[in-house]
Amino acid sequence: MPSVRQPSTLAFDLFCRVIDNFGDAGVCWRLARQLAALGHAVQLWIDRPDVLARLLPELSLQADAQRVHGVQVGHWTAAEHAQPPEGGVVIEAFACTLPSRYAAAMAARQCLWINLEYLSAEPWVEGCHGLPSPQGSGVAKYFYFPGFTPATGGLLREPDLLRRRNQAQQLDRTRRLRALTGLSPSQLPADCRYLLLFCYPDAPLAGLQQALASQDTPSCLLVPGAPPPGLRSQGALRVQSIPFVPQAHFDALLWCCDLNFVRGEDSLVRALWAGAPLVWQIYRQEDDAHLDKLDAWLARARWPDPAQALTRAWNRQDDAGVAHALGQALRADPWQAWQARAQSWCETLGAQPDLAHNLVNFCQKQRQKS
Ligand code: TRH
Repeated sequence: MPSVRQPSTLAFDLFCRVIDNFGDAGVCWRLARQLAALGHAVQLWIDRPDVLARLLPELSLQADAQRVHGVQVGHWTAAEHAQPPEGGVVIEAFACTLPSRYAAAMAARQCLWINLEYLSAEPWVEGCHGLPSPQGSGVAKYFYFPGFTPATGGLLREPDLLRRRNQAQQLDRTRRLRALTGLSPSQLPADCRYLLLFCYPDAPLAGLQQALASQDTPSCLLVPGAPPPGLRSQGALRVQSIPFVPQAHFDALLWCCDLNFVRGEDSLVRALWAGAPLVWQIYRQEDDAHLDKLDAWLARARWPDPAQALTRAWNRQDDAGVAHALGQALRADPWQAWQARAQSWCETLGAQPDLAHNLVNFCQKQRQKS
């Protein structure tokens, strides 16, 4: 990633607790790496380096502290005895609660405290992004909301990402897939529709299988890791298990596919940058609160009707709904409309400043005020 030095550099300490799956580590690592690429000093404190190592195989699980791609990585427990950076920025990702001794030392060292929130497309996010959260200790703390509009903190995007995507897509797709997955040519047919399946265990896979098996066009469904039980090749559908790729290769995998099924937070954003149709499985919350968030996102996505119906059915574990809506969405007209909208939304979002630049500007402004 090219390093573009900003006018004044900052020291960031970024705290990450892994709740489950890969998203917490995935988002924090991406942000840490991008801040470092902008020329800032970055320390990532993480409680589950083993999860990060799945995404970043070059991370050593033997070393207590190490530098990877310009980021200093340390175990969360070591932060309990560390000093916050003098005049630096401390990022608490997803309300992970800082170690108490470390938090107590922040006021004397005049740190800026950023509460990095989860991504949401809900309109209220615009009103809350950047608001202060007064602390008894006197430390300046602010809410930072990623989002899809210029009034939010933006989305993570490397400066050269879309250019790299366009360049990669000039090359033959099956050759790219072979290089990424290590599969043989016979496992990667040339004349078929490629789909990526990255979903939660409760996804309505029977509906997906039914729709793809009965299509005229053959489909190859790439499944990182072991395919979920019950999902199998049938009719026009070939289910192809592939290795879980390092995060640095994940975009290239998305760029090979005509339709990406993604989940959580980070893979959603990466699929948006692929500029191709995607189906998002949102992370489930109690009381179905996630369904409101999904509606807010669909209102911004403005997918054609069958793709909207497909996304809703996918998130409601509705096999019959998925089978019907996917069949409809893959028909020539809705499919072309979906492709065009995915591309134009990617261009609109890509014209907005990215999260790392926005965050740096936000922190520099707060620093100038104090
Ligand atoms: O794994 P996720 O479901 O992660 C999360 C967590 O559940 C978290 O608690 C929740 O808060 C958050 O979602 C919203 O999905 P996500 O966010 O897409 O993260 C997956 C990461 O895995 C992402 O960085 C891409 C990466 N990945 C690879 O690097 N290689 C692969 O082969 C695949 C399939 C994914």
